[in-house]
Amino acid sequence: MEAVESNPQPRQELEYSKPWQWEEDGLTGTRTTVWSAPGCHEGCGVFVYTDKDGNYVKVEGDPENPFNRGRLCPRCFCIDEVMNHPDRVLYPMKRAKAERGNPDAWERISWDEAYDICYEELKRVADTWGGDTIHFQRGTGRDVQWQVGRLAYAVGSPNEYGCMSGTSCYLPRLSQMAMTTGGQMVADMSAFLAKRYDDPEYVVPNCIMVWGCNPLDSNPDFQLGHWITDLMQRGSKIITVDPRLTWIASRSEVHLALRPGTDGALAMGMLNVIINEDLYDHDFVENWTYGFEQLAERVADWTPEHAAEVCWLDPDDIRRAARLFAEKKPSSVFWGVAVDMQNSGTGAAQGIQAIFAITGNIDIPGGMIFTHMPFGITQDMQGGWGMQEILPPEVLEKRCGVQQYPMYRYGIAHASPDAALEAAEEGRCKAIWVQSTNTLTGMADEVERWKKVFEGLEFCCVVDAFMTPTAQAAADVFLPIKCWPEKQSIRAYYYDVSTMNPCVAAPGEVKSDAEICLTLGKRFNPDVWPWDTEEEVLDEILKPSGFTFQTLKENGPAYPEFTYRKYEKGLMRPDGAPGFNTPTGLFELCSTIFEGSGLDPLPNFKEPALSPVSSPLEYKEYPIILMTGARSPVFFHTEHRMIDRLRQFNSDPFVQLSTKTAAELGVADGQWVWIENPRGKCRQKVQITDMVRDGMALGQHGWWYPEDKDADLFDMPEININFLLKNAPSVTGFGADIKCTLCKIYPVAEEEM
Ligand SMILES: Nc1nc2c(c(=O)[nH]1)N[C@H]1C(S)=C(S)[C@@H](COP(=O)(O)OP(=O)(O)OC[C@H]3O[C@@H](n4cnc5c(=O)[nH]c(N)nc54)[C@H](O)[C@@H]3O)O[C@H]1N2
Ligand SMILES: Nc1nc2c(c(=O)[nH]1)N[C@H]1C(S)=C(S)[C@@H](COP(=O)(O)OP(=O)(O)OC[C@H]3O[C@@H](n4cnc5c(=O)[nH]c(N)nc54)[C@H](O)[C@@H]3O)O[C@H]1N2
Ligand SMILES: [Mo]
Repeated sequence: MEAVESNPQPRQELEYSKPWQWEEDGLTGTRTTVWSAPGCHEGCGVFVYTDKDGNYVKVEGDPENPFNRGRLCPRCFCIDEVMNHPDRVLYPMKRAKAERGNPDAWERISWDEAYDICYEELKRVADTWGGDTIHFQRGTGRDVQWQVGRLAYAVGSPNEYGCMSGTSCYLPRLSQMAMTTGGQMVADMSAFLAKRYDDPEYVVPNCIMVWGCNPLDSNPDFQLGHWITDLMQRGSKIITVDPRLTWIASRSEVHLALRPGTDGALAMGMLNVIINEDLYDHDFVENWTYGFEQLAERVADWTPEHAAEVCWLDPDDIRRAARLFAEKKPSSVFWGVAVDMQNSGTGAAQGIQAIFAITGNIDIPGGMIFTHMPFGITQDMQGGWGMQEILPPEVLEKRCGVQQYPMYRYGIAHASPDAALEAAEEGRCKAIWVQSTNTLTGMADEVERWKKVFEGLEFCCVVDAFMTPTAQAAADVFLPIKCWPEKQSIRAYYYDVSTMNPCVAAPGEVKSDAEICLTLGKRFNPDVWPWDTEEEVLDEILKPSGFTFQTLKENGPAYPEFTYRKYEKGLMRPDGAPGFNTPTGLFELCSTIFEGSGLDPLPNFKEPALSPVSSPLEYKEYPIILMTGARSPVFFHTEHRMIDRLRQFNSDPFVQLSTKTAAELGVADGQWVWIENPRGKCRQKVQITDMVRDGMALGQHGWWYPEDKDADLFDMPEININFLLKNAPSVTGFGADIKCTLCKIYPVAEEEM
């Protein structure tokens, strides 16, 4: 293909053999990118084939796309069942406030009326109570992040967030990295290089430590799990830190099946070995880090024996893992959400980061890479586009949580969901805009508290493709959206930027999230949304790359030139000096920002609030350690339950128990059981598997039965594991005990079935 002349930015050479659209065997093929709806974090390259009437025929992975290289997951192959599902909402709807919860009270309306109601209700609330009393809730990593944020700012609200306690998805790790290093790092799986493993600059890692992550099922945060197997085939050895024997754990050199919620202790145990056995990189530590002595002092007591006792591990396994990781460069950490989902999520993340830092694996090929948005694009999936410029300082100060949790001020545009819940309960939330989240089913930890908040609202609008328990419980207006093959958008993250190209005719009157936010945002504040069309907004976002939507569509996914060892080259700091963008200019092993905020500056560990150690009395009554919410390859959180081709693989919520524990409890495989603790209960079906250790359990999250239309909120209140959780973030405001609590398990009685 011809190079696009309008693009002045240096980028990697990349040729695609097909144009963005072509004819083949009587079908039209379109090269496009997968994002949402329905949910996904990725951005896989695909070919969508349509017939002459614009009907969907099939999808295939694009073998030339460097990111997924032709591979796709089962959810992508079922996109037709999502788009054509009889339950999909195709028209805007409204309902009288008194009819909330009544599934039969919805009435179809026009988009004009829908926009009028939303505008008038939100305007009234903003004028009466203040813009900050309108909360904007959005889901994880969907194609709405910048849209919802910017809509919130146009309405005058700084309160945009995902609803889970401690923002326990990636943000504990991201905020910690931002404060101690001035950036964020991911494992180098070669994805920055368009030629991937074949690029001569790339080095295959000696060791990849998979920590609190089940990547083959979850492909988290723009990293694909099968990259690990690609690298295993090229020689990488694996360490897995996971209480369960996952597929990847079973293929690992060392499997550290730690007690849930003790990751901070394990990290310090490994640091102790690396420092005491002199396995660290003296050059990097001496020249580029700050606070090594304090770190060494902090971990001095964390001998492998001490860590093993806390984590229920063998001290020799901790030694073996530390040595394997440190003995040879490069090594990397492929970490997951379990690190975040504990009270000491920030402290654990800091400890794990210190492991890959002091072993000298920073920004080297095959190590841990400092990422940035491609071509300097700033309107990314993390949202926050323009918040500081749009909202006046006094409104910014009304962002829930910034007073209690200073870490929320640094590089994060979201409000604290825990502070938001408190504010709501004190009457300081009058309306909630829900776009791309199913709050009550998936994100909310204390479901009852949030449900009460929703029920007391003056106004609630839900923007989704399907009727959800959250919309059923609380929405006054429902706005239906386009799925990814039906809309135009852009996808930018870490490695590349690409377009999503509409190729399937959208049914009914569904609209894209961008169009909805643009239309409404413009009505509230045309200075914030000065563009007239969706494409103009996309062009604006792409501006720093030199592409327009059209030229990028024709070009295909574009990779900026990539540089390793950016800190040596003065590419990390605004002043262009070598080093890191931190107060000391160094990679901070001991954080000056934490210290200045009155927080522990070093890696640390705190027992989960309910654990055999911190609450021995409760442990007697609730003798099983409960993890909640491992990813199912066929669902994205609360989604896809209505897709039969996927549901057949996971028809009911299950709780995993070992053979021995199930026998001790007298429960059989497939039997309905109650899972209960002092916070609440739910029921799920037993799945007996020796993936889990004796005395532990894992219950699935995000469950409802979309087919049970007459049941109370689609049975969600019966089967949602989050009834056993609590809104209780750590002192930093990040991280909460979502994967580490206690419970008891007993059969559901015959008469309760
Ligand atoms: N117990 C427990 N709970 C957990 C977790 C756990 O591990 N354990 N994991 C937590 C984590 S990490 C996360 S990130 C959250 C996820 O929680 P959420 O991000 O809230 O995900 P869902 O619950 O699937 O809700 C997404 C909703 O948005 C709709 N949707 C999907 N794509 C789009 C789109 O592009 N536009 C619009 N308008 N709507 C869209 C879907 O139909 C669905 O109804 O769940 C959390 N909940
Ligand atoms: N198919 C699919 N893919 C998804 C999602 C989805 O819902 N479906 N959700 C997306 C989202 S938003 C996210 S955040 C990512 C998350 O993706 P992952 O990080 O892989 O998250 P999980 O599968 O919840 O948990 C990973 C592992 O943590 C282990 N674990 C539980 N407790 C602990 C603990 O205390 N310590 C340690 N070290 N491990 C523990 C569990 O046994 C599990 O195997 O996946 C994303 N990808
Ligand atoms: Mo997440």
